[in-house]
Amino acid sequence: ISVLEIDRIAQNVVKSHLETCQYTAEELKHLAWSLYSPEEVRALQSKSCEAMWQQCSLHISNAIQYVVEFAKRIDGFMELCQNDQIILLKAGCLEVLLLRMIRAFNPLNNTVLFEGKFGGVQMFKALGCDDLISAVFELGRTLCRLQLSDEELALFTAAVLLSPDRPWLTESKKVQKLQDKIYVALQHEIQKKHSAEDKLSKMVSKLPLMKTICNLHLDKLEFFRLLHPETAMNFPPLYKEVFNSELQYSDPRES
Ligand code: 4D8
Repeated sequence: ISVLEIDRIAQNVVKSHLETCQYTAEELKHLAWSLYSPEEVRALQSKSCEAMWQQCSLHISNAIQYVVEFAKRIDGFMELCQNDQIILLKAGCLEVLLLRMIRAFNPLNNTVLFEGKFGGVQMFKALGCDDLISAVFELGRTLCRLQLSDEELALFTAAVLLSPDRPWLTESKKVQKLQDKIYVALQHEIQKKHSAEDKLSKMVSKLPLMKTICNLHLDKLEFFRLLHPETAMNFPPLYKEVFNSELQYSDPRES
């Protein structure tokens, strides 16, 4: 693999990332000053569990659409068989979303952007998932400490998406080759900035916590579905498709 090819890969992935982020770095910098007032937080907290789940699933499904678009723009992704594209997206999109969250996370006051303003964990109280939410915020804090640039974030999310070890992949060798190249490009990008040499291993070491959060989210969803089947039935189609536990042949790229 040549330096030229590494550069081409990095350029493609970074461009795809920047084109598919809801907010530019500039917009986020300005938004960082708008915090929810205590009254507004109380209003969110007093929503019903069902309404808050509905609201959050809508935002997640909206954010997933951008992740799908990101995947489609990565060179090589569309050349994988359709089956594998779907498997990679279903398995990886929440991890990518959690990584993307750091752009919208303020570690100084432990807040995250939600519907145009920043708020803390209390904002999500009505969901009844305190353990999940605190794990998400903990991840936000630890990831922010790495101070990833948009270039590093782009390449890392692409590498996570192109994980060759997802169950049921038919061409995992092909995925492995794509991921290898992206990791080379990421290592190259990290070295450019003469940052800590073990930055890549620090990034990779956050993957288990991300997997834990994904499983916790699935558990919460399953439980919620038992308690409120009608509400869960009305979750956005893309959210249902991606997180449906049943094996089914749906295609998140179509929604
Ligand atoms: O750019 O789309 O505006 C989180 C959701 C981020 C979940 C969203 C959320 C994001 C996860 C709402 C509920 C991350 C941005 C905004 C909405 C990702 C929690 C906070 C996007 C980056 C920040 C800013 C609740 C956007 C984890 C878990 C959900 C359940 C349904 C239980």
